[in-house]
This record gives sequence, structure tokens and C-alpha cells, in this order.
Amino acid sequence: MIALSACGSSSGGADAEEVVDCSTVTGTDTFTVGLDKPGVNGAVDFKLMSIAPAPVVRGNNTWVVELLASGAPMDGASITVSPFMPAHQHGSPITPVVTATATAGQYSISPINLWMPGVWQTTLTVTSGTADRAVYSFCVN
Ligand SMILES: [Cu+2]
Repeated sequence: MIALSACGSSSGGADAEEVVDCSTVTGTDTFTVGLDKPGVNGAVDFKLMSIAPAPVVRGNNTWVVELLASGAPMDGASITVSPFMPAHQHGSPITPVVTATATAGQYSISPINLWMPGVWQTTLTVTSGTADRAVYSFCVN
């Protein structure tokens, strides 16, 4: 008989089948339309406008974010997006592609590949004009 442990997997193992109970995880975000993150430099306001699937899932996700500078939608911004798993100090092998939408200041980001169960911190960095960044944190299982 084989005992399967839901918790306590070895710290060295990047186990995609690990079970994580996100209901016991604190300090992560809960998606609501317009989920607001002021940039760390105080220059850009980040608003998460939609996510698909909802809630955030393990695997590929598509998000739409709105960027505001002094309350005005930022068009033509250059944005990089980096998913990172702090517990294991690794990212994702897939680089998300950022595409401007038809709505002023809004950008679609896909795929945000959260390939392991657990907490992922996804950093959105604006590199053009008004540089700033914000982090969205979600648990997936
Ligand atoms: Cu991991």
C-alpha cells in the first residue's frame, strides 16, 4: 500500500501533482473587477479588469489589465509580465504576450502560465514612459 501525502512534499521537488489547499492560504488576492494595485513607484495605477478562467486556475490564464497614469488611461505602454512562485523560487517557461485592446489603457495578457499548484506572484512591469510595477498574487490548485 502506498501512502500519498497531500502536504510535506520535499522542498527539492517541483511536483505538478502536489495538492494545495488554497482555502488555508492567506495574503493572496481575490479577483474582483477593477482589482486595484497602486504601482510601487506611485506613478501607475494597475487595475485587473477581467480574468479567464475565473477564478485563476493552474495552467494558462488570460487577464486584461488597465493602466492609469494620473488617472488617465495609458496607451502605447510597454509591459512585461513575469509569473513567479516564491515558495520554490521559479517562474514559468512561457513568456506572456501583452496586446493592447480596443479599450483605452487596457491590455490583454496571455498566456499567464501558472503550471504548479500553490501561490504565484505575477509582476506587471511598465517599462515605457512612466516606469512602474505591481504584483498580483493568486493561489491555484
Ligand atoms: Cu513551484
